[in-house]
Amino acid sequence: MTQTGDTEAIKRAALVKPSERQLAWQEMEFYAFIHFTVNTFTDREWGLGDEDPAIFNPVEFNADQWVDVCKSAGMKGLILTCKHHDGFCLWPSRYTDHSVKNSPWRGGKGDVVKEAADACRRGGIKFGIYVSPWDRHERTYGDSPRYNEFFKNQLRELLTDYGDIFCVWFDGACGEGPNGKRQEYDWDGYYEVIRELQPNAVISVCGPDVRWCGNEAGHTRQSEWSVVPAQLQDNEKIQKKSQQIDDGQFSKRVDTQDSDLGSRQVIKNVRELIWYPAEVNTSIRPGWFYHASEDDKVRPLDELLNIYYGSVGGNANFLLNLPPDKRGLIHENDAERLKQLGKAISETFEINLTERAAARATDTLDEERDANNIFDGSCDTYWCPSEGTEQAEIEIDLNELQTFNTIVLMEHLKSGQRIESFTLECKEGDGWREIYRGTVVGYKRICRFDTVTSRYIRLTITESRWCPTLSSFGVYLGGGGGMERGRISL
Ligand code: FUL
Repeated sequence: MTQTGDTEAIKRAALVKPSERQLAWQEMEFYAFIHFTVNTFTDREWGLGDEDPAIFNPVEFNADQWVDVCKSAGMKGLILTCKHHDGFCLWPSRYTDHSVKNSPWRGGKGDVVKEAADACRRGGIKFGIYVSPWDRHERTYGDSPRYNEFFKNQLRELLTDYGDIFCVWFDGACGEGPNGKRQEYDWDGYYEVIRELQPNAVISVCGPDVRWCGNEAGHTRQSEWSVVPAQLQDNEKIQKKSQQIDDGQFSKRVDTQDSDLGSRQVIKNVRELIWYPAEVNTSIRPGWFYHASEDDKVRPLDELLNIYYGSVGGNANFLLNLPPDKRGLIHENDAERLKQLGKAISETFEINLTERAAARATDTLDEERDANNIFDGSCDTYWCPSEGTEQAEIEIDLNELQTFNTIVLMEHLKSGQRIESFTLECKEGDGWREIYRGTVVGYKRICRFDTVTSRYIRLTITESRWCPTLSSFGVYLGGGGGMERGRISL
């Protein structure tokens, strides 16, 4: 039972809502990271900034191939490393010579950012940018105000010349400049430029809109809350937790320190709560950049499916890195794996068995919030019980016996994140049998369990904040792959 003292805090948490840009971002679910720069040609992960631009020469470069590969996996966007820590710019920046304009590629007239942005638009997926504030080439780095001006100028170029940008991705890596001083980043100034030029773009990781999940291994928390303490937006904290040395180990570590960011226990004493949803970023290979030695280390399909179900199916978005090779193409091995991944996902969700289903809830706020809204395919309509009802049940009649092993739940995100725990049961004879037990739902919870055959399903929301909402309930029979079935998520 909630104690009265806590009730206010819980209600306050229930009423925290996402911004329009966060909502649009959440619906993207799965998209690519593309790490590509001089490192691709030097076989390094972190460039030193002294590379000769002449080494950048991807002779078979084809951004349409990147986009085709992304689409084959069901990805809805792509984020390109326009500038990594080496400072080499994939666009002909007016503010530095360390760029494609001094490389032999396309006779010094090339622009990778433009070709990638155009290919995304042609292919109907969104385009985002990664720009490293840490710049090991730029002489003004460490001379804080001067470098900040330089960096904002580069941001302006990227945010004006390449059409709509859905995301600006900042990491917190930060070193000393040539003058021996540590660069103080003007984060607020950077954010201002982004809000002015691309108001619909989310600013991720070292930014106010999207939270880094805390590791680069592909791990999602059991209960991934989008409503968390405001202090998590603190860039310094992210910087400290971000990679400080290129020790080859970082991407394998899972940060377990903050395993609980948003339970009642955590939020009840917190003064300010914010909407700060999680993104899971990891690479399809051990490294972020291409290394021929890793051609046989492309992650197996099962592992990728597990990460997909953990993240997209666990209230987080999935940013999967695909490193193009020296030709400028995504290697055949990676391309093949992504095709398999896309096939496994689309086959699972092809047929929703709720086409002729009907739902009955223990309580419904009003006609507009009818329980049958959960089948209409729209994120805007939803079911909810009367305010203050923290527990409720929905019984679903599939209209005939159906065989299934996957149920997808979605909350009405515009109302906030409310569900804290639930169970799913199916009817067997006269009784109910539990098939899944879960914690949070949020944008989406994909529940996977051993295949059952039944006509009736019961969702019991055992704990929620203020009152739960549900905008979608889908039932599927998926193929194998990914986490073992029958897993109870608590
Ligand atoms: C980290 C960087 O240091 C890595 O090279 C990579 O770009 C990763 C996504 O972020 O902070």
